Amino acid sequence: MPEIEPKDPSLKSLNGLHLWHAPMSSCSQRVRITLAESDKSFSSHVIHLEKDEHASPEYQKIHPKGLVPALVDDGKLFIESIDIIRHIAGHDSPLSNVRSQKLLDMADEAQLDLKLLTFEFLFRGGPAPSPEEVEDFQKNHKNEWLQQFRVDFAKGFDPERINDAIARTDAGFQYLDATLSDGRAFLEGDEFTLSDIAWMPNVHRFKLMDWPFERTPDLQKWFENISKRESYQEALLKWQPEPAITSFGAYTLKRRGEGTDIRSFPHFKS
Ligand SMILES: N[C@@H](CCC(=O)N[C@@H](CS)C(=O)NCC(=O)O)C(=O)O
Repeated sequence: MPEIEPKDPSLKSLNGLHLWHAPMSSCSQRVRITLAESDKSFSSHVIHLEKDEHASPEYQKIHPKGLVPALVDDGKLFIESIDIIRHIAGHDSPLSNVRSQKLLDMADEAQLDLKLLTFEFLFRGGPAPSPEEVEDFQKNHKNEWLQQFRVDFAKGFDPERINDAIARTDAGFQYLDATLSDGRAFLEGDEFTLSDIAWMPNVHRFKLMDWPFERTPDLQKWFENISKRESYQEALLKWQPEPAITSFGAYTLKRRGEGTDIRSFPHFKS
């Protein structure tokens, strides 16, 4: 569903590219990277997820599920990061030279596991929301799935749910590693495409969690190469608040010390 009808009619009168995004959201990162790689400028509307700005009535009029990112291009509204990056790249750009939709679909499907594991292995180290913040979110955010996710997170995720997410994530990374094992530089072959862009934020995110990328050496090499690109620096690294990265690092070390880190889960023991 690439383009949707905006609930907020004022979006239709916007000119140029407008992006509603969050600094560290992986779905926003892939959109910003595509914009940087396409050399397109955009009006930036930052939504601070940690302040629950996506629960405001105004934002939920822009994105019907209250998620980031959302893009308006000359009055046309797009949600879903994979649809957005396809739209930005258009048909004529070499970025669009993807052989099939498979790697893009896989990146899309990987999102829920990435989210669960991010909350467990990075966000759990941060301060818990106050009872008022919890109540406000449940009252204001209309996305029932997201409401339930917050409840599950506060209660503590079932270890089996975490392990299943780890297993699916590992299967995805193994697939990418096998794809790259013929020596190609990029996921689709010799050219850098949207498939690379779609997966860059995921590998970046799991590195923050100290994911065992030594299991997938070709993927590791791909990432080392790809992370030298200016778009990675400009559209991803520069948007990361340093204090968050420092506290993620400290929390990851703490979990490792306690033997409860991502590597300690049964999936990696079998
Ligand atoms: N399939 C959607 C997923 C969008 C999504 O889940 N966005 C996340 C950030 S990457 C979000 O808005 N999360 C809000 C929250 O967790 O409260 C896409 O690719 O755009």
